[in-house]
Amino acid sequence: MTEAQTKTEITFDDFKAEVLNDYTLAKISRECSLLGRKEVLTGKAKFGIFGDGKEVPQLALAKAFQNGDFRSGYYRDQTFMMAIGQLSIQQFFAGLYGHTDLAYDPMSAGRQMGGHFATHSLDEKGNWNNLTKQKNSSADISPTAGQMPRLLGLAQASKIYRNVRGLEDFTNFSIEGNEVAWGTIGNASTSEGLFFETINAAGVLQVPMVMSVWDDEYGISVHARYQTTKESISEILKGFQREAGTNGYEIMTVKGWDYPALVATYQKAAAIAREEHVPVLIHVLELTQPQGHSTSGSHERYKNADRLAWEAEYDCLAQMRSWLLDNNLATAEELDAIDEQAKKDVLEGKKAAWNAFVAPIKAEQNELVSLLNSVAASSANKVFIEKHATELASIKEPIRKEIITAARKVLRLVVAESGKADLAAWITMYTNKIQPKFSSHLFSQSDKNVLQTSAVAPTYDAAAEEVDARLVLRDNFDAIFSKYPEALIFGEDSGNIGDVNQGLEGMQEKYGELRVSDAGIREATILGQGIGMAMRGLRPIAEIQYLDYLLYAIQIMSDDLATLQYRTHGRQKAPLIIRTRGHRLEGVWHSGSPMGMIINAIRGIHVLVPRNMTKAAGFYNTLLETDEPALVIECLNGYRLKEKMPTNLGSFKTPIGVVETIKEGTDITIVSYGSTLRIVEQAAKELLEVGIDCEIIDAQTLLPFDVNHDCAKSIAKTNRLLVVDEDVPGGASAYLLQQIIDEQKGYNHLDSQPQTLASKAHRPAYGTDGDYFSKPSAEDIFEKVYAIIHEAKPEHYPSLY
Ligand SMILES: Cc1ncc(C[n+]2csc(CCOP(=O)(O)OP(=O)(O)O)c2C)c(N)n1
Ligand SMILES: [Mg+2]
Repeated sequence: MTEAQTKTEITFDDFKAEVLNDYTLAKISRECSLLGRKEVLTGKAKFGIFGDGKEVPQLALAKAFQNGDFRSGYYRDQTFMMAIGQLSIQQFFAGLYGHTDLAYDPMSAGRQMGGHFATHSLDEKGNWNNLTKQKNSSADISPTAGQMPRLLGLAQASKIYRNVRGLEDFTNFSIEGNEVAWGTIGNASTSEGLFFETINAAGVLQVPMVMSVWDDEYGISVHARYQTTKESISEILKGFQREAGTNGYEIMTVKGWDYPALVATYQKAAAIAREEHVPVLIHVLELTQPQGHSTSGSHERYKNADRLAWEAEYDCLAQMRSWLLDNNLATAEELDAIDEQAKKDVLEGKKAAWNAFVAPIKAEQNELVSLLNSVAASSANKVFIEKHATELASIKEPIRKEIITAARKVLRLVVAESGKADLAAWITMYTNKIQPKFSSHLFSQSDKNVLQTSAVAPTYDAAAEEVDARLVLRDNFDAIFSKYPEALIFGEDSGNIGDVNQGLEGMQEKYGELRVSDAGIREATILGQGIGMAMRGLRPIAEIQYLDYLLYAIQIMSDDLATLQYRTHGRQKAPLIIRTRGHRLEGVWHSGSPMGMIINAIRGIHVLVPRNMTKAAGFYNTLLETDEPALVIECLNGYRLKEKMPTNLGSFKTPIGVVETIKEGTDITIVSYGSTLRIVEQAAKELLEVGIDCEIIDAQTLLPFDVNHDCAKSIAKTNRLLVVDEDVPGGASAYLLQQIIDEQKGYNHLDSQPQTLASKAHRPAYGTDGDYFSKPSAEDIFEKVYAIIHEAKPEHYPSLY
């Protein structure tokens, strides 16, 4: 500061203008927090969580943040978002109210509670914007530390763009890898495993990541002494400090109310990360929470008088004000005027947001009230309908639930009258208009979504010989890596040895360590790495070594990846491919097939269950032409089985959402997938020997499942259904049954009770006997089918037992 003050008059004026601008911004942000809390307490908004007490460090962060950079942070960062020009006062309140129009709430179109920030990486058609020309914020999620895994990938993308050749055309995403990924997290959330896992991985990978910890000593009511050893995250991370000749971090501490020190710290951190690709941790100390954690409680319950007095004194805005006065950068009158103006501006912005929020809903209310009155006029239930109309009309600030509820209640009163048609049509029209505001964009709505793809069959030389199936995968990956410079794969043992089953044998030698990489044993951040890189235009394939260990990553898949399109109303995407291998092999943790758990946790991600490696390779080829995330589960026991080597490697495509009938039959439809299919095929052969002809359908993809309803068509022919898999009873087999019976209306064609056959409820035991007595066997399938046919034709098929 002394330095700046000794420069020329003009420079001093510029400097003064900049700091006053910062102060103004911080003050506006604070007023938003104060008024936001009131809006919740008076019932206009449901819940509020604000950035008060954390304003000043965010100004410093914003100064160091450049176009192309990415933030991955949490709910305290409103000041930062305002400082980079991505959040106006009106938008702040639109988010608080839950305005369902993206034009008003660009963060999530009302889908997320306020305080969850995002910028638009995609245009309305789902095409990439030029991310190097804008300041980017990956969309926040609520689970504490859930922002960490993705941060790793956002940072790593810069490293890839800087060092991998062939990406010169990817100018929408990077300029020579100069972009920094900025993380923010609360002090208490550093207790989460995801935080430590990410910190370690970024130290190993040496990526341009600057991690800020906003430390206010609390996590809601729980003090740092219960959160962090030595009560200091920078203390305990000291071993990560880089030294001469080692990798590691630069670790910095700074007081959160010390504006000039913060500005200097952030400039220094940015330079290190940007130029050297070395991660930096900034522990921002002595922050406060003037209004407590959120609108759900008051901090007077858990902070003592001393702490509250200290917080009042060290409130970063109060300190910034003193600093401005002490350094003659402003007079008290000037600052008072700024304070006054900020109050006014925020009040006005809030009013504008509220009016914009209620105006369309009021119009809908008026429309329905007049319709109800006209329906009442000709109804025998006139009095009751008018009561509904009057009640609805009397609501000053209606919500849509109140409108549609009134309409649906009145519909029952006119069910047998002529007025019904108009009202029913209105309800349908209204639902069609409003429902997408809450339900659109679970999947991509662009022209690159998975349903736009079509099958391309593998082709073969006449003399094609059968080879170990893993070679089909390997040679197909080779074709993928040479076709797509932006494709890369990483996971435990994926690099040097070419994965545990050699499906990537020799690929690292050919494509380099950055594109075919070994990763630490850290499934959640392997996943996050993939999410972050996919958000920056790369096509990562994150490999999870065994399906049984996907559980470590499923939280981040469920909370982050699966919700990304939905929670941004289609303005961010991460077309990540997750490769893993599973189903039956040996033992409790190497033969799991928890497909029900998976498909229920990750709606928003496609789930593909190829029965062999050619099908799997075809899925990778298909997915690379789409813009959606998917999980591909290869059959763990299939790598050494024989398959023919296709000639059109890299271009044959397995369709998504389409089942395949692998054996035609007349007596019963058996639907299955993955490794179980081979056992179903065996059982079907044995059943044929006793005259029972099974039709076998390979589901191929569980999400989406059978969009053409081919299963129901098959049942129309066979009139019987058995679903077989090796999940627990009531797992994915129950889902398939629901899809076929309920969704596809298969019950219309059934002559026998539809049934499922799954594993035992316990984990599969070790060894061949363990497998036999845990998972469905050919004998189990034979007997299940036989019993169904016995019930129908007991005279031909006497009971076995
Ligand atoms: C996984 C998970 N557990 C619990 C919560 C509930 N929760 C929300 S914020 C919070 C405290 C976070 O404290 P800190 O990280 O210090 O951030 P601060 O709010 O103090 O800025 C908790 C427990 C959550 N959102 N996610
Ligand atoms: Mg805290």
